[in-house]
Amino acid sequence: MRINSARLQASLETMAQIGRTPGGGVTRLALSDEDKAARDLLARWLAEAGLTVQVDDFGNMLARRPGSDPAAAPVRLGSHLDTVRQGGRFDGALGVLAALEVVRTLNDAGAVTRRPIEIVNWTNEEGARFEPAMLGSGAATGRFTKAFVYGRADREGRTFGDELVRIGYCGDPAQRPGPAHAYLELHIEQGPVLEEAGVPVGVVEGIIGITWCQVTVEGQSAHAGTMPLARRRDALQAAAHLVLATRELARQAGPDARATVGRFIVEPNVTNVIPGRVSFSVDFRHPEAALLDRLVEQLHARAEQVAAAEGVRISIERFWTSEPTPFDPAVKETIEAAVRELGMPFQRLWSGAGHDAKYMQDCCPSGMIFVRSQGGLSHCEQEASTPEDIAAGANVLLAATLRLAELVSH
Ligand code: HGY
Ligand code: MN
Ligand code: MN
Repeated sequence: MRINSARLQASLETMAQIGRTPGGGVTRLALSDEDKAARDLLARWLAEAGLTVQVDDFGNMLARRPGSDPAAAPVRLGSHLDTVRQGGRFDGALGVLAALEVVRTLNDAGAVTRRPIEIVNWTNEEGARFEPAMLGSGAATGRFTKAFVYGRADREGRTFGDELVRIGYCGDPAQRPGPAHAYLELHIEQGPVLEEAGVPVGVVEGIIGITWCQVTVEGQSAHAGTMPLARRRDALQAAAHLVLATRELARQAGPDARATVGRFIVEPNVTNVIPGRVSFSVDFRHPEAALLDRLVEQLHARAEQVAAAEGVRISIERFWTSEPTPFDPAVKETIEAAVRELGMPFQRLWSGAGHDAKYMQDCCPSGMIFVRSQGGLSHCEQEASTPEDIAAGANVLLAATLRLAELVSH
């Protein structure tokens, strides 16, 4: 049994039209009109595949293909349909649509599995509009409270809860994803490792640690022409020192450390006004939790020095941490057995990107399959993977799913 590559490519192409950007990428922010359109399209495809779709109170969409043993815990497949701004067409969508392709392939073959198979689309995996990331899967697995999630606001002050209602995907708490036998997520690697190794697919060891901080620098707005340099309390100059420090600290922590300042807001953001207030994000990542903590401690220490030198106040709020998470060894073995069964070269690797599979691993044996990314690029309009590599990954997902769900007949 093999997936239908042309059908999968057609579904990816159709989905990529929703939120399409002029540069060939996708902007489909969580709970936006584009996200609604993508959800509606997925719901139609799931129904056409004979699945019953349910939506929980965080907008997570779940569809089930029955197994021969209704009492058996399901094998859950999925990912997310939301994207970052000017992102790519594969991040998230590949995992959801490859899961759909697995079900379509089983339907074509009249295959019966003992365990039910579920497809999930998690809400707000990216955290691009509503921070932090992975609110849907985190809430469904008890990591975030409903009040916290519903109160998260975007840059225009619109809340998660209001937007969920507005797009018509505020479902039922009773329909939150329940226990699962195992969870599998197919995803693009989003980095350069598989391409450098010359292999199409990867078996993912786990996800490295991630922590997000919000830094606020309070200085004093003043006139650009009349205020002498020596008397300024320039929030932007102070912030610039700290931004450079994030990269310096990560370099000192070694080659596995990552630091990114991706969001930066200057107030009042006017040419002839000395900035009085600056706020920016810091995304630190490391395979070891202790080193992640140390990066944050060092940032605090550097902030104290900069504040004293520049005469500003600096606050740092560490508001989200996703601990380093190894995936289940047995699930990884199952994925690797599927890859070997298909005779594919592969590599095991850790994920520098966060995924909903992290929160699923907290409550059931989980694993991920990576597909090679061209140029190691992702979270940009140039994100690309070849149809051949995508088909390879989807066939591994199919083979691993059949092993976990136990093929009864076809
Ligand atoms: O931030 C991440 O690693 C993921 O793409 N949300
Ligand atoms: Mn993703
Ligand atoms: Mn992403």
